[in-house]
Amino acid sequence: MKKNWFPHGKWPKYYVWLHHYSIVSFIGLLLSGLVLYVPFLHVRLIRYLTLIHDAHIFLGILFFLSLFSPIMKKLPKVNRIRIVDWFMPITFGMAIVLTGLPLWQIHWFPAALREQAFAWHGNLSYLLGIWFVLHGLFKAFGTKYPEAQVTKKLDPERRQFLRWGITGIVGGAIAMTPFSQFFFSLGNRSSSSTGANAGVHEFPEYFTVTDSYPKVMLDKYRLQVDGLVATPKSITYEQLLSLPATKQTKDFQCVTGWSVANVGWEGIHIRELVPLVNPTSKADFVTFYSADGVYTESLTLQEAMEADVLLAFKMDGQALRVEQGYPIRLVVPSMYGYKSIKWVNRVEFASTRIQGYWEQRGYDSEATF
Ligand SMILES: Nc1nc2c(c(=O)[nH]1)N[C@H]1C(S)=C(S)[C@@H](COP(=O)(O)O)O[C@H]1N2
Ligand SMILES: [Mo]
Repeated sequence: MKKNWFPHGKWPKYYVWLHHYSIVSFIGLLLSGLVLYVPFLHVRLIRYLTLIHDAHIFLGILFFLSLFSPIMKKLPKVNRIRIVDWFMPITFGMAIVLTGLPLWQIHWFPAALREQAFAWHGNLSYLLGIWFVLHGLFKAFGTKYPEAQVTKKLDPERRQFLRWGITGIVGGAIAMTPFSQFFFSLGNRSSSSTGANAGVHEFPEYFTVTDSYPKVMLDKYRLQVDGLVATPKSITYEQLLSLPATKQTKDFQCVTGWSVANVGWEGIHIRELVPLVNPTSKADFVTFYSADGVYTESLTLQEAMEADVLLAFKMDGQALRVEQGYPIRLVVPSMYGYKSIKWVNRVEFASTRIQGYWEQRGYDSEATF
């Protein structure tokens, strides 16, 4: 017979309810979170992505409130509880909620903090997920926790719950500061500090919608500039680099939540192309094409002329890497990352807006955040 901590051999309703709720809500949060993050999943569910995003946040707020429930409730003194079973969901839960806040309210927080928040939101969720599975397995097989330090039972005290909650909040807050970056170099998410790529940002993902990264040969490369223009041009890489270049440091924000702070870009502004090809007065849009043969993007002429929109050939002082769009990628810092099309080989001045690759699949053409 399993030993029950309760004298009547029955869990009070409050525990049963809280336990069931926690299971359902945590599974819901984990699944919706995975759909939002994992490209394979969100590509397939893109039509429901807004709904899933809102559901994730709604469940997150409910979960946050539920974390207070053992603090609000005065538990009967006779109830003996296991430390881990309360500590894990409360402490990790608080830290996960806190690190989720900057991913939701992008404008309240600087990109450097959001970058850390994203990494920790994921890592802590995986950790809590692992505990969740172990906890379930222990329970399913009726195995008792080993009677070690961590499984010490204690009488529930509000003050103890409060301490765990605050530990989670403080831990989550510290994790998001540059301070923590100093101690943990979480899977190379931060800048590399040694070797040939010193000071070059690592992005969390290097997207491609084909099954590879196009390898463009510089001597064969041409940037086709055409459409509603008087003099279409085919520009070599060298010719492009002879145009006046612009340098800037900007944050990068992907629609799936990750961001990279202070990326250094060097590139050619679209306005430098104008005197070369002389667009007609009907050219209200600019369409961009990729050497991958599939990806496209579109900006209004006005957006394309913004001071920080560049055809970049360098990132953090080095030539672009193949995965990041070598030799030329567009950079649109004020819009979600999907506007920043890689391996650009054609710029077309146009009278209508085409739907870009992701926009045909459900993303907004107005990708401002
Ligand atoms: N050609 C091409 N450009 C692309 C993509 C792509 O899959 N193919 N992905 C876009 C998305 S969704 C983002 S967030 C950024 C990611 O840039 P990175 O691959 O340098 O991290 O590139 C954008 N440009
Ligand atoms: Mo993205």
